[in-house]
Amino acid sequence: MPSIDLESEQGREEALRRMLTIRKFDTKVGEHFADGEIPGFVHLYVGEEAVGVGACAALEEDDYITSTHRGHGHCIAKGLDPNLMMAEVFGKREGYCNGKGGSMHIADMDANMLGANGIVGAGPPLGAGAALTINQKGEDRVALSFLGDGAVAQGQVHEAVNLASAWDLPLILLVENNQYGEGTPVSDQHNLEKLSDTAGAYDIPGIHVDGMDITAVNEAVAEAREHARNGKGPTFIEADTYRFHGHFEGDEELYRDEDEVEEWRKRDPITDFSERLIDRDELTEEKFEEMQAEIESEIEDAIAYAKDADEPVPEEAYDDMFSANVPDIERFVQQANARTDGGTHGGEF
Ligand SMILES: Cc1ncc(C[n+]2csc(CCOP(=O)(O)OP(=O)(O)O)c2C)c(N)n1
Repeated sequence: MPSIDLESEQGREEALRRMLTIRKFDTKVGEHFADGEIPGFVHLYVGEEAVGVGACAALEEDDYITSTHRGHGHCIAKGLDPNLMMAEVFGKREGYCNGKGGSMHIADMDANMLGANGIVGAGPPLGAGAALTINQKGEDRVALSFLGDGAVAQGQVHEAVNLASAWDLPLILLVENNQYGEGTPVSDQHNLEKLSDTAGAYDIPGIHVDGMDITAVNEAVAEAREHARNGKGPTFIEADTYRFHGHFEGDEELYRDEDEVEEWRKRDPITDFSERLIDRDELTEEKFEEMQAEIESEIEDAIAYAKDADEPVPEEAYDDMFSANVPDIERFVQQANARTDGGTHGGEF
């Protein structure tokens, strides 16, 4: 069963709720960042909600995801708690990473969300690693890595796709083509009409979808998931989308004109989906407004939670730097030394 079944009325309502939660969460983050209350940088996901929610809805709870520097939407789509997320964004101790990660590094191993990442293109190697673990353990799940159009030019992305293809790893690469890598249009970054054509170089399926349409994204990820679970390896998906805000909050956006932004805003994925539900008589304008008010108040509560939360304490600065879940290092060294005894590469660790 997918985590949210878009075939059911209840599932469609939940998907709309998550899209609205992302929209409200990030809109509020933008406001509080402008007020100087949030440390660091924030990159908002407003406009891209159909990709995160459509994709995560097609996954099961125990599937892994990796994220990008624009990760709030992926976290909410995967079911993370907005209170703990907001506390993290505000740099507070109650946050997912005890306030040490901030906006760009929210992670929750319990939700199989392996982390947002400030290093462009760092998600796919993590996703490939998770997919390798799945295969080694003989598990029936998949890993999905979100990445941006800019990240497609990163070397480590190609290493990850190459290995995933060579070893038939259950990995889904989902490129959010929001048309710009910072201020560089996608056509100046790549000599490819479609980024999904990258798939051909690795002999894996490439799918190109409208990322403003939640159903199209959902179907593409469901297909890729089936492919991966059948032992056939990775799929490379490109979803065309658009960020309604600047690259980061405070960006002057000199690289694009307002008409272009307006054109894309007309294709707002939340308006599109809600109108479809209204046309099907599953939603009314009143219910939609009620839903928005409810979510607005949940996000106000998250802001209040974050503001009331404790500051991190300096004594804990070095905690959590390494996972407690490391193999027995002593045993590892002994085994490694035993293996090299008498070998041509001998020598002690
Ligand atoms: C390895 C690396 N190089 C450069 C940067 C600086 N940087 C931050 S975001 C960004 C653009 C990323 O564009 P894209 O992957 O398309 O994601 P988007 O911001 O459009 O979601 C760059 C170059 C970085 N964080 N990491």
